[in-house]
Amino acid sequence: MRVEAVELHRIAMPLVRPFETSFGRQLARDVLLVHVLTDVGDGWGECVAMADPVYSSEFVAGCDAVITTYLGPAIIGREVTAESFAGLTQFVIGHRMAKAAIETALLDAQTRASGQSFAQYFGATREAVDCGVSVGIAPDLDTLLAEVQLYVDEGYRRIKLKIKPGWDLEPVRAVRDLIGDLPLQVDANTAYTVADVDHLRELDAFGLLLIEQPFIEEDIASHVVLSSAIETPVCLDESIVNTDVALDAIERGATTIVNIKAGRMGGYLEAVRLHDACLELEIPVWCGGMLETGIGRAANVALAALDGFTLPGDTSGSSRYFAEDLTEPFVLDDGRLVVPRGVGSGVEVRTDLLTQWRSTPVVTVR
Ligand code: OSB
Ligand code: MG
Repeated sequence: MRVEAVELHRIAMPLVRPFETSFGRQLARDVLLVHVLTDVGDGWGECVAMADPVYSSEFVAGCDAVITTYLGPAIIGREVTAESFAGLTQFVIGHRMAKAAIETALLDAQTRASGQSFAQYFGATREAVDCGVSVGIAPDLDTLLAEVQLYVDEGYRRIKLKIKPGWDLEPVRAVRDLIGDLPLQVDANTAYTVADVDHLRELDAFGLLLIEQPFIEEDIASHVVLSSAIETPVCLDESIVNTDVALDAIERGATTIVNIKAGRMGGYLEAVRLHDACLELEIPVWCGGMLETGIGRAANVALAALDGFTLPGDTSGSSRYFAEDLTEPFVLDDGRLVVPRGVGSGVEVRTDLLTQWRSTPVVTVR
């Protein structure tokens, strides 16, 4: 297909409740959307970068700049496919979230034109996926337990607690007591150092599914140390920037379960590649989330429907994040979300809300 224009839409969406992690407190989602216009039709992709470079080095204004200056111009007026996009833009080092947003928009345009759904394109086998929910750091234990109870009542099949030094053993113990044997896992978002290994070993008492990313992105070695010191499986998130890094981390014993996030890895094509490699190695994977709107969520749910996604994902219902979603809402049914089957991502962008929530004028690269 020939790319005629790349539009960038930036909107502000208030979260239904603050989401606090070791890297800060989010009150709203600053969302960057990529809309590609091509000779076969249009497509949408959601950029998962946060407003600030606190989860990874990427951030919304940086993604906006790299798309406007480099990635957009590299594809305008050219014959491009979702499959050829990575090669055409490999001269830009990194910036995977920005690249993923464009690649997803291209894939949306291309699969809509060919009459395929994302689920079919990825090779998904399931019609619905098991859902977990990621619970932020709370001001106190009572607030935390009330939020967790809400999610248990809604039917979520797994709870994930954000932890950091000073907010770990106590909240985990309290939530374990509350939820009985419902699957539970924790995510540290790099808040610890290898000096905390003895402390983290105390988490073994709570029968957790896994501990996600205790140490910084670049530090595979400390995850190897932790992994051999505790019973709880160690699962990398931030560190997994592509399939090669993941396979290396698996081989070194740093991660025995993998969190797959397409945005973090440069796109869904690379995410499917990692899934396929993990399936072959019998390494369980699950689908991470980045507080996506319905646009990004649709693609995540399709990805999570692949065979190797054997653990519940951070694929929560729209209402866990937003009072109103940018697409038709994703609604939990018995702890699961139905995989969209329509062409492309299978969801439609509500342009009335896009206009209403716009935070900066549309930027068009052509
Ligand atoms: O580390 O998984 C993470 C949200 C933003 C950035 C990083 C992470 C998260 C979450 C929320 O845990 C997952 C979700 O519900 O989308
Ligand atoms: Mg994480």
